[in-house]
Amino acid sequence: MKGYYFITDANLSRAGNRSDVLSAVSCGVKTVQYRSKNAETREMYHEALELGQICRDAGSLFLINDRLDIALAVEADGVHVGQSDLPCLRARRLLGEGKIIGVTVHNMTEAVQAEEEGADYLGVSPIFQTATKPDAGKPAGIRLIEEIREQVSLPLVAIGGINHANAPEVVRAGADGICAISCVVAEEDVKERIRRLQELF
Ligand code: TZP
Ligand code: MG
Repeated sequence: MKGYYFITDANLSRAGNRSDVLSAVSCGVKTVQYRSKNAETREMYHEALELGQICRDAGSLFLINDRLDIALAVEADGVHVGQSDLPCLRARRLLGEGKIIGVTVHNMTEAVQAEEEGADYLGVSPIFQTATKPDAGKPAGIRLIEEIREQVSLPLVAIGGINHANAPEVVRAGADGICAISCVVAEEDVKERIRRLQELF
């Protein structure tokens, strides 16, 4: 989970998910999450198969947002669940010990609980205001990363409103990984945008 963590967003992407994932792995991104909020299940399954193969070929981890069924169906490396998705404990029973489970947390209580339930890493969210996920909740600021860092030993991936200007302070606060969607996939030169974020690590 160290470094820049890539998440797909077909609505914001200029070049499309396939091109974005190819760009990400060619820049050496080690974790790719397939996130699709409006595709039908069959479409998700086919897209996940294709993107998963790209990641496997590149030696990068491939995770699925929310959809444990899709993760199982395409034999992804794991799943990322939010507070309204399947509980981490249940996801673990279904996926098994060998798979990766990331959990989105918004505060210390959720962070401690996710660690107790066996999460492999935490998505700390949202750090700043974001239009990409309208229901992300109130921005927590970098202080939340520092606080969780003190009490939880899991890798922390910061997300929400992170861009090239504010990313350095997020890394300084102790984030192991950072995810930034709109300031990467909505831009013309995706690789250049990714490289500039990777340089922070
Ligand atoms: N989860 C919490 S905030 C967010 C997700 C998927 C969106 C982050 O997008 P951006 O464009 O980097 O703010
Ligand atoms: Mg979710």
